[in-house]
Amino acid sequence: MSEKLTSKMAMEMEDKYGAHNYHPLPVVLSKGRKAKVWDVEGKEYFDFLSAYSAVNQGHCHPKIVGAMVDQAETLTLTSRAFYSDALGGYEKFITNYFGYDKVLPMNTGAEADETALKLCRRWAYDKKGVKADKAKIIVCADNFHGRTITIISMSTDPESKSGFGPYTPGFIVIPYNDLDALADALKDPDVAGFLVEPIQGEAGVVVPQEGYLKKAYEMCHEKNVLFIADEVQTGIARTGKLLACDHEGVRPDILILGKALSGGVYPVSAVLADDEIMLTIKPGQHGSTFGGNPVAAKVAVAALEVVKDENLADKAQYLGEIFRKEMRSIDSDMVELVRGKGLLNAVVIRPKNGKTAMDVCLKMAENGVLAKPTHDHIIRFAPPLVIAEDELMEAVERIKKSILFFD
Ligand code: IF1
Repeated sequence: MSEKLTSKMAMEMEDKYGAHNYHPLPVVLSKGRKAKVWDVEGKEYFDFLSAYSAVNQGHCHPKIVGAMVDQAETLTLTSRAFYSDALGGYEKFITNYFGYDKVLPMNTGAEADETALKLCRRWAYDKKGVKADKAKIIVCADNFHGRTITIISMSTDPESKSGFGPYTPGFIVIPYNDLDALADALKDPDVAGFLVEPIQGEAGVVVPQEGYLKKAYEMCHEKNVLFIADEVQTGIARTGKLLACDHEGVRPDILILGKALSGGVYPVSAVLADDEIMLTIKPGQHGSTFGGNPVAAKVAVAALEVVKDENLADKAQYLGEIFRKEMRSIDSDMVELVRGKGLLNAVVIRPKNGKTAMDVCLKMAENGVLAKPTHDHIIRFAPPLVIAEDELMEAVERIKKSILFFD
């Protein structure tokens, strides 16, 4: 290609040759550094999506990219048919970091969720004594755990689910943040696990009442049911603690991580559990060609080191308080509600003169802040955790200006 690629050309190409399974904002990005990204025309933006919380450590973090480049020049993939000199060190590091006996490495969030479901079922048959093929897993309405057939089988969102049946059986759906419904569902002796997002992301950053996770965990334990936390989006410092479950002192029986486990440079996901659970899966029963590959292993260690070295959990906690206070101070009836934890926040937009959350997002993009609406009326705000306080304040001013434009 000799002519210089413009945003328009890039969008037309994606539209013509790519499947139409997304509806992106009309911005074509070509560069990122820390909390900022630039489009092909050179316009600068603050990134308030962070690739759905994958880029917590900031775009192109030199330590993480350095680890990736070094390993990529040395050895990229062995498969798990052989040992590698990178995997064991990573496994030792991450199990120590999160306090579990074992890790099972995968690549995407959906794969890690699938792994957790398989692990839970296998534990139910081998340890709990549930009869073959009878195990059930409790999930919450409005969940988001990914896109596979089994995962959409747990979904209550028609857009994700409809038209892809038949679905995988074995799930009980209860309302989120409802302990009575959980108590009811737990009466079934075939229940093996309770899979929950500590904060529901796709649902619009729905924060459960204080004490919900702790109580749910206790109720599960009383019934010998595994408490499984999907921290793919909430984990790795995003909500102001290393894990969102840490806010309530809950240690999940099975912990699911993804996204920021690589700082957004490479697909890396993981499932953590203790031996009693993890060792129920035997050689040949689960795996992945790329899971735990040498590049992923080195990238994940670097990404987790950055989180501690740069104190990202405390930063998210501190800046999150400021962000919510600033959003609540906006004098516009379009701001219906502000909620969130750490730097995972949402503003619920009350439409005005036919203008919706999408119009606000387009205006914000024009003003140099990128965020995406969810469910028509909610805007999620999740900048990289490395954003500096003065950058956050600059972004806040641009967000205010964008909302007040429609007032
Ligand atoms: C898309 C949402 C975010 C997740 C949790 C597992 C996965 C995700 C809690 C699967 C993925 C994504 C994927 C992205 C949109 C997005 C999302 F809006 F849909 F809900 F982040 F907020 N568990 N979340 O949030 O991880 O397989 O994608 O690596 O377009 O599907 P994955």
